[in-house]
Amino acid sequence: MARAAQTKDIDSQRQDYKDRLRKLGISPLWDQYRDLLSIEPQITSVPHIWKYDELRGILMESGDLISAQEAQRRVLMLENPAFQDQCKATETLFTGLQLILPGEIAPAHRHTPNALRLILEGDGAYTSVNGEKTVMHYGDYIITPNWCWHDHGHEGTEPVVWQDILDLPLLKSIGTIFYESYPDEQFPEGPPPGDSLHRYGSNMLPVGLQPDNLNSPIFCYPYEKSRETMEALSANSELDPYHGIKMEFIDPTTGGPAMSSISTFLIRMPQGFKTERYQTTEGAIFTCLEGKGRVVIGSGDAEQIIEFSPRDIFVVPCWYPHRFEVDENTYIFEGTDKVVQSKLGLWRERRGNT
Ligand code: GTQ
Ligand code: FE2
Repeated sequence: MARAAQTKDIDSQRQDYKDRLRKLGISPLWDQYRDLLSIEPQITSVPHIWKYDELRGILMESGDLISAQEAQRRVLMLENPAFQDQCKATETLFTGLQLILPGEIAPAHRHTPNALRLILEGDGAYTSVNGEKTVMHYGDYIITPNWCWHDHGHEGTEPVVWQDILDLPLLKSIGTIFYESYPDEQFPEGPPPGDSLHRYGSNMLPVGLQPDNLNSPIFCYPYEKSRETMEALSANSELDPYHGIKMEFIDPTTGGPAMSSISTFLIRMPQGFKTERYQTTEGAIFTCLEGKGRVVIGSGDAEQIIEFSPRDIFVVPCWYPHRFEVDENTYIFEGTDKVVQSKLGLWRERRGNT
């Protein structure tokens, strides 16, 4: 009896204490401690796939509703279902589909977020980075590093669609977003197309070059070249049981990741290949470029099976166990926040069930 009274007493004392704390804009750590310092990551984003076939028609409709000029960028954001209206696909990355029609120009600007493009449909559009044009082809990976002027244009005849990935959510969370419009529609023409690839991406570097240690000076990583490389390697490589063949896009001047805040990879898995269960802290956006298969995410009752085919985009959030199975020779592009986590000494992986 006395004990019950005492418990009630302490409960009401604690509540009273908390009410008074709240008025002072304070709260007790001990109420949150277990949630805050979870044993393993507690992640808000959820696994999700956007099927290109379901998006294509509605993306094309946007072409009749708004011009690239008026929109600045005619982009449909692929928002994680857990992050509605938050412009986020994962905790740190934004992704979207951008449409440009023949004759259009998406005007020049620059901003602190890093951006990459992965070309998914059509030919003849280009991105200009600091005045150097890069013509787009299927699967090409183009970077527009932080604070570089960039505009897009289209001199072909069919609609062109690409996927954008930006580190926007990361920058928003640390409050470092700046943006500037260029006074003219296009940045003045600079070096000829392909200049940076010749200069920095041909197994040679200019003597005396000082790397900037942030982003690669190569603006375009052509799919034709990366694919050919992986195809050749596949004839003569042991497959990583967790990844198949997985190569990282690098900055040739440093050997480090191509971008300072987004890690980028190309994965090749041969027909019939099944990977072992894998977990990593990087939040990942995958885009199937060729082939088809599925990714099995989560475990036990929470297991989800996501079927993918070319141009489909899917998210595997931080620390979700997952494994792949492919029915054909499959190529997948991947963008993640690994490089950010690595710089902070935070990146982890777990191979298998241990
Ligand atoms: O193409 O410059 O999806 O600035 C979001 C912001 C694309 C771009 C996006 C951008 C761009
Ligand atoms: Fe931009």
